Amino acid sequence: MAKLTKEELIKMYSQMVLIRLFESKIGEIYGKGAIPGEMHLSNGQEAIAVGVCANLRADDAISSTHRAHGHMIAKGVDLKKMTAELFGRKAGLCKGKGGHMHLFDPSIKFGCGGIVGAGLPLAVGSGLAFKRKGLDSVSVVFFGDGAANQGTFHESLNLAALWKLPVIFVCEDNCYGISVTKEMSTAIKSNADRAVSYGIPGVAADGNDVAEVYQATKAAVERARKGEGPTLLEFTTYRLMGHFEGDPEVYKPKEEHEEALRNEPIIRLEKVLLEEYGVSAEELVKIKEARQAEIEEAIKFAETSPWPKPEEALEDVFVEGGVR
Ligand SMILES: Cc1ncc(C[n+]2csc(CCOP(=O)(O)OP(=O)(O)O)c2C)c(N)n1
Repeated sequence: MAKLTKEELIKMYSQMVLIRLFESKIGEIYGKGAIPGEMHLSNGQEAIAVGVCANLRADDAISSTHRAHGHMIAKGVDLKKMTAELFGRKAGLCKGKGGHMHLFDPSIKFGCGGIVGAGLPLAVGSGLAFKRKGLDSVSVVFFGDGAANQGTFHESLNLAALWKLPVIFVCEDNCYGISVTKEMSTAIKSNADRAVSYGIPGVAADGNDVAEVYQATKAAVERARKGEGPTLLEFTTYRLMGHFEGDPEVYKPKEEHEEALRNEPIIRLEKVLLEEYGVSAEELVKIKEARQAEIEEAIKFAETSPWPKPEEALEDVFVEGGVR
């Protein structure tokens, strides 16, 4: 398989850093009570979002979960509008009515939601639409190892396989569904093995290695664009944060968490860039500083944006005149 170029890897690093720094900052602000609702962060899972989305075009669709910030950033969202949505402000993607778990942006063909497993059939719907319109766009769905035990997972894989739809099923195995380990909830070791039940390829790869994620997804996307049908990808990773912000995480063994910190994707990629691609430490610092400045700007935009008015609460709930 072709090795990624230095430019490609630096671009991926920069996006992973943006996601990590953004979520860390959001976690900090959330802790002070400035962001309403719940908060689920994806620290540690950045390589999956970035490695998958590096294969996508603007016309490809994404259906995501309650832990969606990374996916949305990697798909190219306007960070200011996304941040304003998290803060519940009128300038947000959904005029402040969706919040962190309900981020929608038709301009980048992205949607997510808090119902575990609900994104899978939606992605099949997008895939069906692309196929019927004769387009070579693909539909990607991110879901957790917990969601892989929902009925929607099996129903979606079955239909997508039967109709040879251009859907890439991306299971992010971060070892836990809230406090329940994968071993406690899942009868088999790798969800990728479930693909055989539907006669489609199932690929398990290291979700903390952005190049591996990229290459596995590349093959799946190529197959989907050629009309050869769906692929199930399972990327193993680790959720470095709690399930939600405020989670005491009493269920995580200390040694397991420490090991995960040593194996986390950004540190691993830094090592590759420094040792194998001749990138300097100063260059990496500059990338981090530039990304941090973008984040500060987005947060300032959100904090200074007006709140929606109470009388606007019922606006945009129904589409007037039917669905177009
Ligand atoms: C249908 C449904 N059941 C239960 C919940 C409560 N819930 C929210 S997140 C979650 C765990 C999801 O685990 P996983 O799919 O592995 O994703 P992760 O949180 O690890 O990213 C559960 C059970 C829900 N939101 N929706």
